[in-house]
Amino acid sequence: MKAIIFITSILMLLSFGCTDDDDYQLPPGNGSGNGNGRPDNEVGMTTSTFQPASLTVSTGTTVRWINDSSVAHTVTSNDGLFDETLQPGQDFSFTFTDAGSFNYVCTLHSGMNGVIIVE
Ligand SMILES: [Cu+2]
Repeated sequence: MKAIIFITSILMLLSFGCTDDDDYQLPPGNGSGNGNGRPDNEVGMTTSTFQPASLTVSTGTTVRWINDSSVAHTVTSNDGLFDETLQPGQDFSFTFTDAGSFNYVCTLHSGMNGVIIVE
């Protein structure tokens, strides 16, 4: 009987562990922060959009773009500040030292654009 309770406890612990992992992979989108459960300074990518497309950070923040999609993208500043090509799984970081609104695009996908608002 003790063995059965013990095994049941282990199974419950394992299933709770899986549930936690699922929650981490798919956090609820509640519209707060930058969405998607990402760090506040991180921009991800789908196959055709930046996520989030608009990110607001404070001066001095290092923003990290991570291509967590299945296709290549570029992160190309409209102001000539940066121009990086990211294969799936690659990332790129840039530190914004001045306040302002910094637009960027992916040159591979028309309409795929974003903005970093530095306050
Ligand atoms: Cu792209």
